[in-house]
Amino acid sequence: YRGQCAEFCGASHAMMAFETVILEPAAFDDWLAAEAVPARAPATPEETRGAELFRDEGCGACHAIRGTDHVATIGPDLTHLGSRNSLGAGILEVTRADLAQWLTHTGEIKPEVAMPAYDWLGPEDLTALAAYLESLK
Ligand code: HEC
Ligand SMILES: [Cu+2]
Repeated sequence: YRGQCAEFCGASHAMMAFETVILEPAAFDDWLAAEAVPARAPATPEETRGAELFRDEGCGACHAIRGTDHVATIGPDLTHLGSRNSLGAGILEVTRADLAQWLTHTGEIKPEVAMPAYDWLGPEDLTALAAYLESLK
């Protein structure tokens, strides 16, 4: 079921969708157990580079990835970002292309968002960062 934020909360209020997924009890228990597990470690050189960029670009000032040193709570917890059904509250898909789009055009996609746009990242760094984020299943 699609849900929508019900109280006017700022310029991007109309872009605050969420999805409720109804599961049988056993499937819900499986989902909950998977969510409780810390993040996967990077498995390829590209993902490792992405994790380094995450640290060096200061993403951890606002985000948590459980199982790493990043524990901030200003932005969403990204521990299992790759298993989400959408990005930015229903706006984009969790693909490398959309992740790169989000990282470089954050405020254009979502006005008044409390995350800076990382428009200085070159194509290779962007791909590595997106690959790492997508791997966080
Ligand atoms: C100043 C705080 C801040 C910094 C620094 C920051 N973010 Fe964010 N980020 C946020 C906030 C707040 C949101 C939630 C945006 C929304 O949907 O309203 C967000 C959302 C995201 C999302 C979408 C998450 C979701 O639940 O859909 C991703 C992916 C993301 N950030 C990655 C990054 C990466 C990678 C970096 C570093 C290059 C970074 N962020 C740096 C605050 C920050
Ligand atoms: Cu709202």
